[in-house]
Amino acid sequence: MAKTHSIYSDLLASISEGKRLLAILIDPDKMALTALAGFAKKINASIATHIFVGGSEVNELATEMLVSNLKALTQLPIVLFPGDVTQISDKADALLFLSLISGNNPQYLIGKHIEAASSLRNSNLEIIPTGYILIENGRMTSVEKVTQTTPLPRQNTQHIVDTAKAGELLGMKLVYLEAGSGALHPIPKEIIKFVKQDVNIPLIVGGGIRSIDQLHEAYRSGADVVVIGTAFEENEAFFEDIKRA
Ligand code: 1GP
Repeated sequence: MAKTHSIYSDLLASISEGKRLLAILIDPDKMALTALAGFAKKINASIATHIFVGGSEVNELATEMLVSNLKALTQLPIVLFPGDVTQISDKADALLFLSLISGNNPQYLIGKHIEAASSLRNSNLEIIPTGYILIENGRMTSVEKVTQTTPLPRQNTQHIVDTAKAGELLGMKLVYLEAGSGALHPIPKEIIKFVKQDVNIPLIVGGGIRSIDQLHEAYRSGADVVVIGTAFEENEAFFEDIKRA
């Protein structure tokens, strides 16, 4: 019997209460299982509200292993943010069913989704259709390499807003503005602001956020959920910093 799904409705409720949400991204390829307990402890003591799990290139079964270990270490919702079909694990709570709507590669618009359909058909995962929009950040990131798509130029704000709107009109439940992991420049505040003004679904922003100022600027501009991975991977003391923020 399917479990009661609530991550998306909890997200909407938190946003309507004006809460600012923070997802910590764990890349199963970069996180050693031996280090996971210590890392999870820091996440649990931080202001994080969600854990995202995923990466552009992850070995098969690494996600499954990581998620099943993580499940025992935290009460936070574990949301898959997969770079590929092999990163889908029933042990997580939810799946961002990403369609890369900024690019013209049919594999990442619908192809991978068809591949995933047979395993999702009987899955307990809460599936959240997400319009994933890659925006140019000053250097090439793995998403660009792996998907072989061109990110949207930062200067063309209206095109980015229209892309997000098209995602909403297609029925997507979330918009994710992505600068790419380790981005040189996070998503500019004007882009976040204009997208937020135009779409009526929750807005996730991630890529290249490494400081409290950048985190706050993303929230002030209209991000409902901010995703941070690299800054925590490289410097766990950042967990302490955001507590004081
Ligand atoms: C990448 O948006 C996420 O998909 C997070 O990026 O690793 O740069 O924080 P960072």
